Amino acid sequence: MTAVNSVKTTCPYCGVGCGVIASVATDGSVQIKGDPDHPANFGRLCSKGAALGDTVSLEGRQLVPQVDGQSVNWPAALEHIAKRFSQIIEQHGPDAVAFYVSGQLLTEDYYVANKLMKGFIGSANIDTNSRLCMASSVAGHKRAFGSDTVPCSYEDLERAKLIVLVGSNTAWCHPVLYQRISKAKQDNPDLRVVVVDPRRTDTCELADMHLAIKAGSDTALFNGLLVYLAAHDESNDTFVSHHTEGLDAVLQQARRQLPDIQTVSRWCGVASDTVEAFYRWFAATERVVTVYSQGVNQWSFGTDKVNSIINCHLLTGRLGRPGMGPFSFTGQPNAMGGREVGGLANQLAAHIEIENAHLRPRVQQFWQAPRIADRAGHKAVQMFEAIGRGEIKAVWIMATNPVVSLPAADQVRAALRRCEFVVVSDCIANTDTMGFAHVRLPAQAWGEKDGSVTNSERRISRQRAFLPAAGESKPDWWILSEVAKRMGYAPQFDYTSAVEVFREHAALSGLENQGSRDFDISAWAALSDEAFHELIPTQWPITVAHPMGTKRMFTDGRFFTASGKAKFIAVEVKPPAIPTSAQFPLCLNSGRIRDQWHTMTRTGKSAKLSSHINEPLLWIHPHDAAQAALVDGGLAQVVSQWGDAITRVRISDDQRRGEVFLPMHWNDQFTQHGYADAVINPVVDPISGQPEFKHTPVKVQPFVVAWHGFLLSRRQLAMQEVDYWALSRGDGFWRYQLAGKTLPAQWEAWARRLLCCPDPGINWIEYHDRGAKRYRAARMQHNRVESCLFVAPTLLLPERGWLESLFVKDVLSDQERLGILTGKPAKAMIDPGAIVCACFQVGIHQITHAITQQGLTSVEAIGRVLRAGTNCGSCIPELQRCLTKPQADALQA
Ligand SMILES: Nc1nc2c(c(=O)[nH]1)N[C@H]1C(S)=C(S)[C@@H](COP(=O)(O)OP(=O)(O)OC[C@H]3O[C@@H](n4cnc5c(=O)[nH]c(N)nc54)[C@H](O)[C@@H]3O)O[C@H]1N2
Ligand SMILES: Nc1nc2c(c(=O)[nH]1)N[C@H]1C(S)=C(S)[C@@H](COP(=O)(O)OP(=O)(O)OC[C@H]3O[C@@H](n4cnc5c(=O)[nH]c(N)nc54)[C@H](O)[C@@H]3O)O[C@H]1N2
Ligand code: SF4
Ligand SMILES: [Mo]
Repeated sequence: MTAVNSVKTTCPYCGVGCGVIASVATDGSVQIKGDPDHPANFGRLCSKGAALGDTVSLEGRQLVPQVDGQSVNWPAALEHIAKRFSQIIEQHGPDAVAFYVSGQLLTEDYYVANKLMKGFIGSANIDTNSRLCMASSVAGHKRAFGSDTVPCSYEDLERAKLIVLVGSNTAWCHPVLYQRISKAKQDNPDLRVVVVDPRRTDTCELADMHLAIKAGSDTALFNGLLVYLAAHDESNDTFVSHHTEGLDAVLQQARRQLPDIQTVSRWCGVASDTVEAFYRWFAATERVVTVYSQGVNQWSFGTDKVNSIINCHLLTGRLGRPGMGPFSFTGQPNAMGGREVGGLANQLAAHIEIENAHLRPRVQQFWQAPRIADRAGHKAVQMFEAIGRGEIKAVWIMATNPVVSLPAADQVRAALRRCEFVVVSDCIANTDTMGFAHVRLPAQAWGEKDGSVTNSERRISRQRAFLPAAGESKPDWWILSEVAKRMGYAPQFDYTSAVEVFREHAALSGLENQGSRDFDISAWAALSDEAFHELIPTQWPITVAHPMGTKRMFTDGRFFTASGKAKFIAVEVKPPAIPTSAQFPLCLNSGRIRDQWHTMTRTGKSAKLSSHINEPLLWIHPHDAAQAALVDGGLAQVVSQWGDAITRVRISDDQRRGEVFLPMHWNDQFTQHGYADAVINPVVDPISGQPEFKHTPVKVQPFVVAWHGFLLSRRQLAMQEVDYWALSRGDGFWRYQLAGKTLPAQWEAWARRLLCCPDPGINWIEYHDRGAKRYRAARMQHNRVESCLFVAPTLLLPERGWLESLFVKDVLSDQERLGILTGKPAKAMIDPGAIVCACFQVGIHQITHAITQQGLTSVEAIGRVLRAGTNCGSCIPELQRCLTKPQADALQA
């Protein structure tokens, strides 16, 4: 197929911000390649980026605006929103309305949302899902540096001699940076990697040392490190005296709580020898980069964790130079952009604080705004609590799915149910949050919209359109501007393109700046439309003095505090806000899996990405599993004081005892009651407002069922008369994992209802062993399989790989037809088993078979024989595990 349109753009998933070249072929299919010229990835892509082409179809899209369930035209929808918002503001004041936005908006969208709320509505009730994500890093940076500045560049990963990955599952969540570190290690055998994570993750495949610390104990580890470094004379006295303040008090406090390594070892639950070895490496290596992500941020003392890390870099003067520094890996593609425009409830705009009485009126003037918010608004969790109390009466949710991703999500659902007016803008029609909307707005999706994003290393890249807009969908900045116009602010929201918004944003960043604020892209304030179109990825600040951007911050040891010096911050080691108890004895940790993105609205559309892990899994240590009478592959109910979830059990000694892990992704579209956030505690960090997603006291118990089963079907089906189901997409079919509490009295009637096949004349084959309580049925259509169902009283069900392969065939051979109900091909073949390599669909059985039969000893050898790992490389850590660990231990379901 010839490519007719080839465009350079940026991946819409994680904060690595990889450059992508997207080409649309004459048949409309989309090909995706890594952009070799983009400095974030130099051509690499991970499994999610590589599968972007699978996610751009129109299937499932919200295509028209809808008010109260009725499709309407844009003017009607916009008029309705403007009227309802204006009425509520008039009656109850500006704080009775709110926007809940997202790090997945483009900077231009975000800018307009923030301007409308803070300058025109006059409230700061705009907060973002970045509150759940980066807020503790933001707060930690501000406390230490006086500004929300990420000092490093990705290049520092290659130039470091020691990389400490703290609370970051880099292999799964920032896979291209994992690959860069992996390559750096090959090129530079002196480079050492330490992983600090309570779980043994795939990231540990790269680690020279894994500190499986007790959940939450990072502050003890890093305060202990501070004490050790000072005691071993590793402090950089010149740097400390010229460029920092507050060391003595901080050190004294750290010493009081952590006088020696034994105390650290007790807090962290790691042998003191190991702690000491880590401290020795850190002390001995000048070029250290300490990376941190959600294992640090998502705690009720996440901000303190961040500062305990930064303290160690300040003591040793290790920042602002190549190969060193504290480095927060951001989650979303535009988490940074949101911070730049001021999309958090406690910022104003362009890294200007809301409390800044001097600049506040200047921003108001710049915007020509009738008013301006002068105090912080509600942060995400509080915002939904205020909605629940009826204080906020109208909310507009954009590019986020809060009824799945906020803690105590059942309370969030109850709050939205009672909210007077809920507007949701999304590209997808049936998200869990859309179900609560009075007004549903179709947003343009990746590939259709145009604008800019900023990645973890402060690099601004362009997202460019290469597809026509789906249906009536519009860019978010346009939708917001049109509502603003109808609220009476036409002159100030008269934008006709993203670049106009961008220029204004760039100009605002330069407002009375002159180096007083870190965020400054004023060199781009007068960018022409063409120059914006051609923009090459550049790291801010971008000023007249530094038009090509800035690789590294704080190179001159000057910080953005009043004194110009960085601050040591005293950090007390604390237990979690709500400790485990006899009733809820386990600590629930939650996070991500390799091939799904958040609430699965996009990655769930890809069969490839749904093959690695296709059900919500509860990772649990064998000892805890035995205590709770859970079996591997069985079902469990996870219960906290806030709610419960049902999941599949994965017994694994990668978990610490007493700690379990649940992915955050599943929701009502993909499972029956498997969403983690129903269980998660809503406690937040008092400084940053970030929820404690990594610690909820829970108990686990078997979810007792009479039968297990699975169903493969070409059509999506309504699940009825089953007590557990999880849905995932296959190649040409849907896969349902099933279980039920009671055996059906009438098997055939039940199965026909489930498969939507009431007509007895339809081509139906079945097998029923009443004694063994096994039931199997298949519905055929013109000699191809339409659906098949397997039920058994135990977990012993046929392998699915061969059965799944029948769905790509239009005609089955007699032998295949015969094999269907046995679940096995007539000729012996290896069932692939659960998929490890998403790109080439290579399964765990094929890999272990090839390793044992052919004596393979390296990832490269596996690649030569099976191709696994030779495209995006996301599965390489898991292939490494297959080589070092027996199959039973491999990660697969
Ligand atoms: N595949 C995939 N990639 C993604 C995303 C996705 O949805 N899917 N989302 C993106 C987003 S928005 C984000 S924010 C990032 C998140 O990226 P990460 O932060 O790397 O991901 P998580 O899985 O949330 O958590 C990381 C690790 O923190 C560990 N952890 C938990 N508690 C503690 C603790 O007390 N101390 C330490 N040291 N570690 C702890 C967990 O065991 C987990 O392995 O990923 C981004 N990338
Ligand atoms: N238990 C637990 N919960 C967590 C976390 C955790 O570690 N554990 N992590 C938290 C973190 S770090 C994050 S970032 C959040 C993420 O949580 P969410 O933001 O709720 O997750 P997404 O699925 O990314 O939601 C984005 C929505 O925006 C839509 N969308 C995509 N592009 C556009 C667009 O251009 N315009 C519009 N209007 N809509 C668009 C998508 O279809 C989707 O519905 O989850 C948080 N929740
Ligand atoms: S690492 Fe993967 S998900 Fe993240 S930006 Fe790059 S290709 Fe996209
Ligand atoms: Mo995130």
